[in-house]
Amino acid sequence: MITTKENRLSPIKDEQYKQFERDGYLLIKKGCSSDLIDAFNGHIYDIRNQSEVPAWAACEESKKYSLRLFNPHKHDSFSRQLMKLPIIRGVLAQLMGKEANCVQSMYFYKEPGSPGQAAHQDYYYIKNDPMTMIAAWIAMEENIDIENGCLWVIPGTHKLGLLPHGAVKNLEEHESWTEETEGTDLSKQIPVEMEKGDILFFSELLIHSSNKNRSQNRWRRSYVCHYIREDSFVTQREDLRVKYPLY
Ligand SMILES: O=C(O)CCC(=O)C(=O)O
Repeated sequence: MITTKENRLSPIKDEQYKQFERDGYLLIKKGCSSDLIDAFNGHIYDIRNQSEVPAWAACEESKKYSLRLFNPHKHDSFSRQLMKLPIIRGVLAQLMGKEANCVQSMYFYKEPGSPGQAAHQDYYYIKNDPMTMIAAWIAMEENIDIENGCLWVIPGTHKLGLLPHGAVKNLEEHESWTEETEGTDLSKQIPVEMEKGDILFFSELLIHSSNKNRSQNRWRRSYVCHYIREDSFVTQREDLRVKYPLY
């Protein structure tokens, strides 16, 4: 097992560190192998495709493979292993300056026709002190593009501080139970199209969103984990207090 700082990967170069500082996000191409992704997609599918679904993953029959599964890492060891990928651990340690711990995971099925998430900053939902949170968004699909509901970001908005969030405006496009940043110029959003295995790291203050999956038959699966620095704590969300080290 890799436990020491000396043995940890340091995958990013100075230029990439600066890019993250400037834009609030960094895309690592092919950070995860296709085989591993296929195995994980199959595993997640199997969790609900059995006669007795574990209580933590239980849902209505019609929603078994729909939209998203919250926090599989809390209950499932394969989900924890993927959350700890050495490249993720290494990139986060370089960006944070210390080891990262995971506090949340989400597996998105995002089947055709399902809504996206309105523009927001993750810190609005997960307050942490000191503020150190970074998300790693792994593309679990060969093509993640505008049609099937890729992520959109507004570069540099992580420097704006926490913005007010209010009711979601476009319910045709976005999930209704979430909230949306107010007064944001959404014309500045750019799509982040990704290939299977690409990993997008982004700051908790970066404004990002996704649109409805408008494809006929292409899912937009992704595995998204949120991490804080090892000396940081989630302050308000009782459900996300437990910190999972990456070694
Ligand atoms: O993947 C998506 O559609 C939304 C993900 C997101 O907004 C997040 O992880 O904070």
